[in-house]
Amino acid sequence: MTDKKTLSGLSRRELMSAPAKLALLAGTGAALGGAGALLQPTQARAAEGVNLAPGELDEYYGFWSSGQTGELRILGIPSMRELMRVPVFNRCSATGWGQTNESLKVLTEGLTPETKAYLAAHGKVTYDNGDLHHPHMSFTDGTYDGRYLFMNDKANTRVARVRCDVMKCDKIIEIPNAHDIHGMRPQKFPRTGYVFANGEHEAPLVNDGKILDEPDKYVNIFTAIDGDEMKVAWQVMVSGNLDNTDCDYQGKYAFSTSYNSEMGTNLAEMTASEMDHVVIFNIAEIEKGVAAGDVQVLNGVPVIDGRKGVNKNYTRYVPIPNSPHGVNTAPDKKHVVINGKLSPTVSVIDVTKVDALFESDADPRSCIVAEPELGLGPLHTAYDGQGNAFTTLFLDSQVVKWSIDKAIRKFAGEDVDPIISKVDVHYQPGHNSTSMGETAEADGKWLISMNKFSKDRFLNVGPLKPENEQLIDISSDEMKVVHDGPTFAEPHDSIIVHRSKVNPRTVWDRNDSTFADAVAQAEADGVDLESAADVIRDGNKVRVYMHSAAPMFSLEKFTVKQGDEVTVYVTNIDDIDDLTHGFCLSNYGIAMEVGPQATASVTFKAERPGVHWFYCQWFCHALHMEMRGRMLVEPKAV
Ligand code: K7E
Ligand code: CUA
Repeated sequence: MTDKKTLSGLSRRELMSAPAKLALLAGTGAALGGAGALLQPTQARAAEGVNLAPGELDEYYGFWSSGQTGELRILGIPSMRELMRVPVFNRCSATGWGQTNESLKVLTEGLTPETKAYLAAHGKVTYDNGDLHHPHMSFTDGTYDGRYLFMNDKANTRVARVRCDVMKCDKIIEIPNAHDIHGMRPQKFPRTGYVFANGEHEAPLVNDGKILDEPDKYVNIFTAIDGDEMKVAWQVMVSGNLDNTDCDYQGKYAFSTSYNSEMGTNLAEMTASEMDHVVIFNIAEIEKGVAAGDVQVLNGVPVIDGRKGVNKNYTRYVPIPNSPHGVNTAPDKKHVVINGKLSPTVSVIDVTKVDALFESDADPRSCIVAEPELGLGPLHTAYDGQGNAFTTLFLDSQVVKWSIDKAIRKFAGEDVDPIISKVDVHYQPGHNSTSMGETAEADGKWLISMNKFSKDRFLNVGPLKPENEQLIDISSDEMKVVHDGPTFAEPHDSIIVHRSKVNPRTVWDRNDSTFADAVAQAEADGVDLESAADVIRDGNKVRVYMHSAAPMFSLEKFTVKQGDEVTVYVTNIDDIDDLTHGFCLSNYGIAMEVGPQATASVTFKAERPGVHWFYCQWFCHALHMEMRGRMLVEPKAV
């Protein structure tokens, strides 16, 4: 075992030293933070291999995007077992996401009036699709704090938040003025704080059709969202499009790549120049400008002009070769790597040299301290916390391990080779991520290479094939691929979070805000949700309240009239770990999950007369099949 730094900053050897061992024996391991857990036999074995015995728990949570599937996935690392799917921008047949009143509130309340009107014209209240690229956890003081996960929707210009205490999405907002949110990162310091979000595609700032085929009048928009309120704080108009983004560990700057500084609209135009750029945003100066009113307010959002050459306090444009893609800040809190994509190089920015760009008219490239040539198609970079970087090479189908320090020395003229080793991956990697690698607590154990193609790696399942995510052991200089993980469309990105950072509940709190509306309605109706077996008629609205306790609903039948608008509230009063019930109403297209101690509700029109069974669709008991009841719908008088 190499002498690696653990999460507490102590090396494994230091932890094994007498005082540390004594502390653990005395039961004070918790005082060492997450590192205490690292010494348990389960963990020690996990570090040796990926094959956990049945019942063994993983050391890390993996939070995975799912691209055009639109959900968040949770994996166990290193086993690569899929643990959960969290519906976000998609619809979910199992949980009722997109059907329940609680989920519809999340899916609709953050949409702009224009979008609501567009959807209404199609008989919809929200989008059915999404394209979730980048999941990232909230930070406090440079590391994950286990509060939230944030993620973007490239397809419909939204940003969502998932609460880590229940692993459910609680907020989705549409970003006005911007087009197609792509790169997205939470502020690392002092805390999140802001969530930075790139609009990828440029368009007229007021996109009402008055300007159409005049690309020189298009702009692009960088957005800072208040991650606590989930409201747009401010936006910056920029030149060129925006691809990926990251920020520093000082809370001063954010960095966004632009693969189309040309502002071209076709492939030839977009790839014409040798140099594109990274835009550096000066957060304090932008905040000052916003406070001073140097903005136009559009759709309720202050928009500041940070286009090239307009106001040098707000932004700086650093030339980078050629169509750069990923931006990744190193755990050394000093270096930011810009991945060249069409250029075989990555460019290393030293954040301590960025101040000078804003203070004087220094050459914008003076903040670049290395530009090593790594191979073909560098897209994203991850870190081990020991000065090494791991960059995916899309065209070479490889991951390259290289030394940041040697790259800097080489750039300064020394004759050193920054490349340490390369490993083949299968095939065409996009993002990669390392254990805790995007935090100051990078621990250098595992690397995931997220490969766009699997080709021949698995049994053929037809023309549409899974993608392939490979787990790589990076505990020594020679990287070892130890696991292939086939996966459905399309996990772009992932983060690997030590399990000590995340501590979800096992049952819901009855005071949870998720079902506050249901609680308020029940109160108004004089109903106690936990003992409810009530049908309240309110004109042609009917509210049906029942509770569930395995293996029974509190109502074995209820009667409504054809045409009534019916809302069914189900409260699961079971208070037991893993005892979820469901409510499925046959031939009404309705199904929802009701977790232990949760209330869920769904509203529909009772347009089908007759007898309709409802049943529990979440296996809960030996008598689960018997957990059912009838809705009797009296036909309209003819
Ligand atoms: Cu490289 Cu959308 Cu993060 Cu995919 S982006 S690879
Ligand atoms: Cu309750 Cu199945």
